[in-house]
Amino acid sequence: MNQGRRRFIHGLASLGAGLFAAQAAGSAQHEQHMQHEKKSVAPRKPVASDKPAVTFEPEGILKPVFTPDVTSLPYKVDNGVKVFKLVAEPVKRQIVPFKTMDVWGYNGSCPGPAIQVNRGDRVRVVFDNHLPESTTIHWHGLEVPIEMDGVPYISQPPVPPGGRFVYEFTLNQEGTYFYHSHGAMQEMMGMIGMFIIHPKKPYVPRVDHDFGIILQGWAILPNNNVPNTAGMEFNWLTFNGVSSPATTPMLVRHGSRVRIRIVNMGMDHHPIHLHGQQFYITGTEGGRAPESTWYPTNTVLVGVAQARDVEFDAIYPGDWMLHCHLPHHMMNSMSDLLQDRMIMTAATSEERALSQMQTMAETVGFEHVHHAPIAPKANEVSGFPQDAFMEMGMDELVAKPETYGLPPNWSAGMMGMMTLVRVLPPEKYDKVMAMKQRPSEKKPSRNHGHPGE
Ligand SMILES: [Cu+2]
Repeated sequence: MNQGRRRFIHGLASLGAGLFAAQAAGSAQHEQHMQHEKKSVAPRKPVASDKPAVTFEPEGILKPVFTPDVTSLPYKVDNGVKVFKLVAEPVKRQIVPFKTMDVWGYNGSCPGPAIQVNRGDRVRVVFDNHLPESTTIHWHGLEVPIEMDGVPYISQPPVPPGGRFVYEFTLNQEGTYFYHSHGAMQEMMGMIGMFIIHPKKPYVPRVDHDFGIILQGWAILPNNNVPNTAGMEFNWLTFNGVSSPATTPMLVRHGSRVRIRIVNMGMDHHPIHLHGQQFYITGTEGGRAPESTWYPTNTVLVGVAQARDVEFDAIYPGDWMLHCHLPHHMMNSMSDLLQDRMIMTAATSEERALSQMQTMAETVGFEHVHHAPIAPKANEVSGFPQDAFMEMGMDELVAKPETYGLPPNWSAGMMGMMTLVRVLPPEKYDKVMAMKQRPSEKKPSRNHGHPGE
């Protein structure tokens, strides 16, 4: 439900009070029977992840999964065991240029960094809790000993603030899995990350590109940054912790084979739709699906706690949308732009509404706001406006190498759970990949034209 968006149009923007300030006061440390040493309680200062860290390329993996806007977790090898350090902590996450969330995550990232390993690996995760309350990590779908299952009291004592727990297990599976806190509210605060187990030999047909996306929904009132984890009215929907148009497009070389792994860790199910081609569902949260079960489709319903791998041959060049098809998940809550002001009722005076929108856009540094043409007497038509005035072009604000060469005002209609799969001719693909290596070219300047010009 995107009430914020509707309020924006109908002039009902209200200053709702944050129900859950989530300022857990005084983390009373009860005596815990921990297996491992306690450290002093860490400061609770959020870690800024407004600028996602440089993506870590996992070593020793045949074809690492690229997770846009989220990095992968490095490891060290100790006596044949891959050792990861995972820290639960508060995180500041900018989801679009005009909205930053105070959420919880791992290693300064929300969602947490992807863990990528190979089948057969022995893995040790040294887990530190820098949250103001106890937590554990559950390894979703992994066949691990009960002591490693990460369910408080059932399989282990809760890890207190400042505490440490060492998880260790051998992986005899392969596929798209994930880790998350086993507290329901902490899950809704963002405490999840991908756990990808690569096969020893690549699957046939081999893919050239492998991407991973985590789906999350957030209920955040205007003028608030902390999600209401008890709320059911999700007004912010993210791919890997960002909403469109801030999502980083996925670059694909024309003619290559692509896999996209999608994990849902929210309160809603999401029908994820790809434009312009058919794909096959080649895996679930239970691992690789036998080829006899594959069938062509272009929308995959990713239910809560599920993972779906889809594959396709990128034979059609173009900038193809990949998005959740629930209408309210294709929007951003623009009432945040209102701050403490009321908005005109657009239906009675679209010119005033538009000028207000431009004023708001200026406050967050949009270049300017275009709108698609409307009829001369639009107000005489019942129901007007619908999508008119909804467009919020901000190409310059979200420019990065991956957006190079997109048409002017491309960002105007991109909102919510949405990104682009850019199937690029080889020359253009190579050019953009080279730009990614050269930070000086990160913000290509170009003329900002008007639609229809
Ligand atoms: Cu959705």
